[in-house]
Amino acid sequence: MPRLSFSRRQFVHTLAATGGAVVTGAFAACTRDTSGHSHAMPTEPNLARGAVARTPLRFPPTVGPTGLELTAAPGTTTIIPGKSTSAWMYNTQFPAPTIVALSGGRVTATFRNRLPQTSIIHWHGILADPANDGHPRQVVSSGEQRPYDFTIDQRAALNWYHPHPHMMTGEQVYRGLAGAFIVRDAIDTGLPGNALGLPVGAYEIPLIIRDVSLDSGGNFQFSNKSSGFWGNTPLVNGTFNPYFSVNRGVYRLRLLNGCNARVLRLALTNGATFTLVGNDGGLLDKTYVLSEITAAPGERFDILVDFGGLTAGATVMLRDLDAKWDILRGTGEPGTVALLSGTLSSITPLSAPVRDRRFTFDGMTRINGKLYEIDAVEFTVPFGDTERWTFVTNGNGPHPVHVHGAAFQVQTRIGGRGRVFDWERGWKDTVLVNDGETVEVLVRFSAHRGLYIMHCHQLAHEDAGMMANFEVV
Ligand SMILES: [Cu+2]
Repeated sequence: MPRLSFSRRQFVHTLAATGGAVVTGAFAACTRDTSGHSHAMPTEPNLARGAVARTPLRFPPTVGPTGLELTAAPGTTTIIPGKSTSAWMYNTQFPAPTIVALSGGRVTATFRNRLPQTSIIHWHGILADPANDGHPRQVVSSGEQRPYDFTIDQRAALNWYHPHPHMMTGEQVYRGLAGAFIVRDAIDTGLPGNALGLPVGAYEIPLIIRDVSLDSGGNFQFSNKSSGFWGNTPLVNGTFNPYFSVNRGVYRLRLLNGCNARVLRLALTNGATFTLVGNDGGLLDKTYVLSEITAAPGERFDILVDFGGLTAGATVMLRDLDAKWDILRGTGEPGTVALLSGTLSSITPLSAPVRDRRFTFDGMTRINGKLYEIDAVEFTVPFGDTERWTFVTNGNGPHPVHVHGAAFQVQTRIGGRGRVFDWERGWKDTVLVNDGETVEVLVRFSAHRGLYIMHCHQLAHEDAGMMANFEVV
């Protein structure tokens, strides 16, 4: 089974938090010694005078997809060094274990709920059948458990899993219940010698970026008001002020915005470009060279960053330009992986929609004027039909719109930012709709029939009712 391994070389990336500003992290070039081997660094190297001391970037353990036991329970973890933080975690891990599965393979899992409230796991981005999608109707009571058994029939991609109980998703995700779910396939194998030459092993780094507010004791502060929760500190893979030393090679960074509400505008502090290769639905048609990406909650981005230009000991930060957070710092030495460019995969465009639907995201709580009704079915979608769905805001954006049960292709954005960005090409399951924007997507439900939901992935909006059931028939 493919595994993420960081044993080949030691890399330390730093993700730093500065008050009020979000810096996602830093990458620094390791000094190359005469033997040609880099050394593990127990503490952050090359710390500039006055710089914030950083913690080695944490990597959640990886697990396979069968016989999974996922227990959600309160526990303690360490976020700020020396302080114990009460969290809600799957299998005591913050973030949750990274599930790695093969396309075409089966997932079998038992979810045990040891939280003091109901919960359910949703596999965000996985086209699970309705019985396994983690609909809010399927919640598991405290002390109870539920089996999952489904087959993964989709392309390789970075997905994730998190709770989806009605009205409580925001708090449960915030308190620590979220993890990455990586799907591999015959092209994106995650193994050395893969056809595209994608960086693997220690050069493939999942980065779950989220914000948090911690009190002086190190515990989470949280407010569930429907305007949304914005933390004052970024965490990457649950790491406070992280760093990660990189070799001067090409890295594949697999980014997930796991924030409750915050939209991130990610860039490298040296102004360098990077190469976008994939997003929510896996590899794009070709590579795109970019200097920044706007990442809304729930969205994933797969980028290649070439640290080959870094001089030894030099530092680069992954930064949120909006919050001015330096999220991750890195440093490096010469690497051997070449930066790829050109064709990546074949993506058949959806076209000729047979039906239009329009969804207004109203205020902080409603879709098309309606609060979520868990027992209602708002509309039915014929299986296999291509439809045009138009998302419109009526204030209180940003609204990251997420659809379960199918991936879609973004067609147009009118108003606001006024265009579709390269990072929104290919297959998406979440698209950012800012106030003043109308976004059209084409979607076709061809995986499973049955009950699914669409909703705003600003979790406070979702919890307050900005969600709708529909049925594929
Ligand atoms: Cu919203």
